[in-house]
Amino acid sequence: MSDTRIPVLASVKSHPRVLERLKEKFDLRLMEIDGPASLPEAERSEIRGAAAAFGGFSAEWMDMLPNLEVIASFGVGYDAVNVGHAASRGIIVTNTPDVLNDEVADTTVALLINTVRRLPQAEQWLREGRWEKDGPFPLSPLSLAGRHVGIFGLGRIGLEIAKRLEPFKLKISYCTRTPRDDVPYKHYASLLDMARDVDTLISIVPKTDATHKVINAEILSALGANGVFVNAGRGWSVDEEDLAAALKNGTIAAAGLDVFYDEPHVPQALVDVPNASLLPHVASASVPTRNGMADLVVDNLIEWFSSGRALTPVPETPQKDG
Ligand code: A2R
Repeated sequence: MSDTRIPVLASVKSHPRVLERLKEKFDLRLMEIDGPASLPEAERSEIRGAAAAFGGFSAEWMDMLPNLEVIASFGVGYDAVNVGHAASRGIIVTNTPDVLNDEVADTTVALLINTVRRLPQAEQWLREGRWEKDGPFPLSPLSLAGRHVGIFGLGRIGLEIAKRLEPFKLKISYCTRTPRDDVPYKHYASLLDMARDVDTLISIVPKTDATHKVINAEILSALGANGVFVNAGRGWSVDEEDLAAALKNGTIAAAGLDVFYDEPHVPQALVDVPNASLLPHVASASVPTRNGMADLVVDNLIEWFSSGRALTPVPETPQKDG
C-alpha cells in the first residue's frame, strides 16, 4: 500500500524525538549529514517539508528540493539556515524560541557563578583528594556580590537572565540596537560605552553580520581588570585571540564560555588559561528542554501542513497575512 502522507525530510542526526514524531505523522525520508544529494532525484522532488538539525540547511540543499515549502530548524539561533535564500524561494523557516529561555538563562547564571567563584576548580580539588592532603581550596579572588552586569542582547533569553540576576542584588544594564520600554535597566546603544561602565559583560546576541567579533581587545580593555565576560550567545561574536590574550595578561579577570567560534574546536589558548570556565555548548542541553525544542520542530511542520500557518516563523521569512 502506498503512503499518502506528506513526504518530509530530516537528517539522521536529528533529535530522536523529532524522528520518532515525524515518523508517526509524515512519510519520513532520511538524509545523511551531507544533505539531500544521496536521495534519488525523483524522491527529492516529492519533499515538501524538512527538519533541520544543528548543521543547518544550505541554499544548495534547498535547490535540490524544488517543492520544499517549509524548513523547521532545531534551536533558537538559525544562523546555519540560509534564510535569505529561503525567503527568495518563498520557503518558510521556523526556529524554536521561548521553550529554551529558562534553561539557557539558568545555565548562564550558573556559568557566571562558576566563573567568579571557581566552583568547578574547587570540586576538582576535592575529587583529587587535595582538601585532605593540601588543606582548604584557595579563596576565589572574585565575588559576585556588588557587580554591575551589562547584558549584550536583551531579547527573550537576555530578559530571563536579567530577571534571575535581580534577586542577586546586582545592578543591571543592557545594550541593544532598540531600547525596550518595559524594563527599568539603563540602555546603551554602544557596547563600548556599556563595557566602560560595567564590570561584568554577558553576551546573548544572535550570530549576524553586525555581531561578528564585536567583543574584541577594545571592549575587553574597557571592561577592565576586575572584569568578567560570559558568553551564552554565539562564539562568532568574540575575537577569541583577543579574549585569550586579555585573560592571560590580566586585562580582564575571568571568562565563562559556553560557545566558541569554530565548535567543537576550542582554541588551546583558552583551554590553557586558568581563569576561563569552559562548557561544551550545553546551555539548553537538558532532556526536558531538548524534548520541548524537538516538539516545537515537529509541531511547526504539523501546523504548516494542516492550517498553512507555521507556529514560530523567523522574521526573515514572514507568513502572508490571512
Ligand atoms: O538590537 P535589538 O533591539 O534587535 O535587540 C536584540 C539584540 N541584538 C543586538 N544588540 C546589539 N547589537 C546588535 N547588532 C544586535 N543584534 C541583535 O539581541 C535582542 O535584544 C537580542 C536577541 O533577542 P531574541 O531575538 O529574542 O533572541 P533570543 O531568543 O534571546 O536568543 C538569542 C541568541 C540566539 O540567537 C542564539 O544565538 C543564542 O542566543 O542561543
